[in-house]
Amino acid sequence: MRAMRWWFLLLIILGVGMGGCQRSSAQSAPAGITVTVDPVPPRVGEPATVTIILRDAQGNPVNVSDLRVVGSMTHAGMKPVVAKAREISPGRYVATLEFTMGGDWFIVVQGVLPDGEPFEHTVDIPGVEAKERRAEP
Ligand SMILES: [Cu+2]
Repeated sequence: MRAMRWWFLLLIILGVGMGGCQRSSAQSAPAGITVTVDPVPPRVGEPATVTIILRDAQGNPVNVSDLRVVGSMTHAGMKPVVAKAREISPGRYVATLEFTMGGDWFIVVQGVLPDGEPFEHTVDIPGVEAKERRAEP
C-alpha cells in the first residue's frame, strides 16, 4: 500500500509536454504551474490542502485573480466540489478541498491571468481514500 503512494505526488509542470491536459477553450496556465495535494492520498472526511505555484517563463511569480479549484470524480453523476484559493505569497496559492467520496478524482485549477485571460489546468487525483483514518501513533 505504502509503495503506491509515489504516484500521488503531483508535480505537473506545464510546458514540458503536458499541454494536452486542457479540457476547455481557456488558454493554458502560466509557463510553470505546480500543483500539490496534501495529504497523499487525500481522504474523505479530512480536508485536503491544494497548493498551486505559478511562475512565468523567466521563473517570476505570476499573480492571478479569481483562482479556484474544482474537484470532480471520473464517473458521472457526482456534484463537483469547489474551493477558492487564497494567495499566501507571490505566485503561491492555497485552497482547501473536501473530497466527498473515495475513488478517482481530477481537479481543475481555474483563474484569470494578469492580462485578463482565463486559464485552467487539470490534474488527476487517483485513489482518494474512502474512510477517515486516525493519525498513526
Ligand atoms: Cu463519486
